[in-house]
Amino acid sequence: MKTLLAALIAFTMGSTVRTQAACSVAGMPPNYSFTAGSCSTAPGVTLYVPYSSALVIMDPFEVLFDSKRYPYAQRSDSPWAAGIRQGSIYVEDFEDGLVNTPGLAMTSGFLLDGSSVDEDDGVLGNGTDNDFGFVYYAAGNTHTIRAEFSRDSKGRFPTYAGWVMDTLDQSDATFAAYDPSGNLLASYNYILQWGEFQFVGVYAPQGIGAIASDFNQRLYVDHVQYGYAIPEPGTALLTATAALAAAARRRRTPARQLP
Ligand SMILES: [Ca+2]
Ligand SMILES: [Ca+2]
Ligand SMILES: [Ca+2]
Repeated sequence: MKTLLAALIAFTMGSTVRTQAACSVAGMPPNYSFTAGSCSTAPGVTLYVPYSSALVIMDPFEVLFDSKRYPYAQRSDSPWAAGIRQGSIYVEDFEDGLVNTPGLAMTSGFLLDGSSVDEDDGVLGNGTDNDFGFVYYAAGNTHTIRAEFSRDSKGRFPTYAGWVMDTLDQSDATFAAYDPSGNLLASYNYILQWGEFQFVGVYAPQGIGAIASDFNQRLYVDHVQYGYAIPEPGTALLTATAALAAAARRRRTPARQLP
């Protein structure tokens, strides 16, 4: 039965399976392993994408795709939030009107005092139209926003790099990452919808020299995030498990009788 089901799934997914095979995607919750849009990654490189679809099997004769997208309203919505908290991932939110986090240069697009990530005005949930703050913006004949990274004091390029994107319209958007020599590490093409920021990023152990987005309408970029490490979720889980086990041991140990 399992074999029959697997064959049915393979038949239903068809060529899309081959697209996914060329693309390594992470950062999504369990059971969301399939990305909407098209993508490619170099060996060892992982994309973090804002859309994904899960394969939902209702019964052997009904197989559906459930699409979902991941809005970004604050730093804690980042798949790299643990790295941001511990300081190993930088965030440039442009709110001081400057591009001044270490090793970052914005080389295409321009600063705009406009519609920012929700948390940047200090009020969560007040809607896109009321979210004031600085973003990076491009439109008209300049349809690219690009960030370039330089080596840190230890000679390293970042291994994580990404940002959040929003548009005023619906836009064909491309996110791409390049190594320090300009070779393509990863690309992701999708339809960017108006109305909320979404995160797109890449992990590349060989180092990232630049990220860039092309699109055919107006584009906002905010919260440029890059760095060298995020804490392993497994480490935190193991620590918690060890603490629980120690607590259980303490409970099992009878209190020492006083003489
Ligand atoms: Ca901002
Ligand atoms: Ca700044
Ligand atoms: Ca807000």
